[in-house]
Amino acid sequence: MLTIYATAASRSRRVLWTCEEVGAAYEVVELAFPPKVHHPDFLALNPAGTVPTMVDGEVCLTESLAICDYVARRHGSDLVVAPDAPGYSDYLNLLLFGEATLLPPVVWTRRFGRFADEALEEARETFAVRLGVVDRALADGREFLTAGRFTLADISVGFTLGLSRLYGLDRLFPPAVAAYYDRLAARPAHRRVYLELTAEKI
Ligand SMILES: N[C@@H](CCC(=O)N[C@@H](CS)C(=O)NCC(=O)O)C(=O)O
Repeated sequence: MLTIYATAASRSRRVLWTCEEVGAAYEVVELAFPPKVHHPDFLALNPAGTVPTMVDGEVCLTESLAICDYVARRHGSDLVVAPDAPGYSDYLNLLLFGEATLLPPVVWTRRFGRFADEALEEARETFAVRLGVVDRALADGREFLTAGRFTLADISVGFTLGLSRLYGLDRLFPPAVAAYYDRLAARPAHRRVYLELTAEKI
């Protein structure tokens, strides 16, 4: 049984989405945000104080995409792409892109947008440009980003697209990206996480 430490509308959703896709058994420990303030004892488990954090026996992981990878591989899921399989390089790049490149301007919007219009505008412009990577990946009309199937790259990027909607950034989605997001949101595992498990709390 996996234990997932989670808070409201956070990257925890990537992990829960992955668990639901692969049918993993897990329990959620819901924390108040930010954990470093409300749960100082949590720093003993994860010194960064961030969620999601996953514990599986002796294993403790603190990066959302590392947890998704761990869960998917442990369940023998084809959400991961093997290094010798077609689409692997795009898969790896887009997997990390969802967190490392597409997410920061969404966070800037949330954290700094209210302090300065210039900061908000720059975050929006940057996000719009970076959406071009997703748009280009979908340019041939494919259903999912890479490898000819739904993968963790879709969960990584899809989470960020979903978060951006909370700040009105979905106005910037090109049509193909908007349609792609709708496809992701229609998946039963996504609906379970977003409309049931975390709809009002985590
Ligand atoms: N790269 C990490 C980032 C984790 C992270 O920053 N999580 C946020 C919530 S989405 C958090 O816990 N912030 C609390 C804090 O910074 O104190 C991941 O992908 O899990």
